[in-house]
Amino acid sequence: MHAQHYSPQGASQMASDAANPLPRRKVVVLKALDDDQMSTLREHHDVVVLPEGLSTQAREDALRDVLRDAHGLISSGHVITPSLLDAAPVLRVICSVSVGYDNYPLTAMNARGILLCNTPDVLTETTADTGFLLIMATARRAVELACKVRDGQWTESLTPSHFGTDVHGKTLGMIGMGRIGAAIARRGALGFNMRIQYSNASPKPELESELGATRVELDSLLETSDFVCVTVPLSEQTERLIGRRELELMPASAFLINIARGRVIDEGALIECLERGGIRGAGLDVFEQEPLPASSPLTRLPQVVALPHIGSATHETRRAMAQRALDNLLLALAGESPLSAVNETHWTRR
Ligand code: 8YV
Repeated sequence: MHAQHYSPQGASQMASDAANPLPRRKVVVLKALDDDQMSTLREHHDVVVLPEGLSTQAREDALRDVLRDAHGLISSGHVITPSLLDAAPVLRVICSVSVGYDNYPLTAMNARGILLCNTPDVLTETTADTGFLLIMATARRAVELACKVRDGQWTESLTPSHFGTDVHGKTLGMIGMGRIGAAIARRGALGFNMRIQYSNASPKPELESELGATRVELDSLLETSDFVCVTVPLSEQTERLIGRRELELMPASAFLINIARGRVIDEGALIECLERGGIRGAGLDVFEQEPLPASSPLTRLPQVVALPHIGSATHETRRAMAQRALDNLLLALAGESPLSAVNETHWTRR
């Protein structure tokens, strides 16, 4: 059986040669895509979907087993180890349904010539909405006060002890000014008249002129921002970037927002800082351990808004991410450049 050539919308036209069709390959899918997307995948390749509801160990064992002769993997949320790659000798491409790729052993993939694709762009605006949701919710104490209404405790008019903090006109400090950071900064500057400062490995002159943003050192950003918003990817350089020392630089009136990865912040130091009133509140979509254990103080502190990693989780955006992963996979297995890849220069096209 041979597959039809595949040409995703927006991708460069793939070479079409009916006399020389593409071979079908074995593709493993960790979580089923939408029905129509699964049908497209099955038109081109032989697909194995891992069953839902397996324990972490059972999933790892099942994955190790099915990857033995697989050429492609569509993955999300699973930590892929070099040892798993050793069990996958013909694997050519892994397509993650995420923009972040800290779950993948990039060096080991590079050494084996395996392509890693991700899903930038399609989730930028939705994830930026989540960032701003956390800014608003923490500043205006929306969750804490909504819970009082739900619990029947709205029995008298508000007193100053319930008041929140203005967002408009304040200073927003962005740690990381990539696509998502810029989209949050744009919301702050254009929608809420906020002053924008940022720390980032490289300067962003276009955002400086568009939004009046100023690039500053991290310490100065922490000392002078009303809202500090973390959007840097997790890497060796950014792991625990915000620890006890950095939290101590923030004024007691400031808020910390994290939509990046939990491990960018020292969570123990953050809990200690919140408990002693070192900062006013925190809005967190990501945690050192996910799901966040019910025993974590972060589930109980009233000044914390903790979300279950909903960054990109809307119907529209998750579908667009799945489509991007599918397009990337079909292109890569056809030997074509994918729409978005992390390590294309290391890829051995076989
Ligand atoms: C993912 C994310 O969708 O894209 C990312 O990097 O953090 C999320 O938006 C989630 O990890 C599921 O794969």
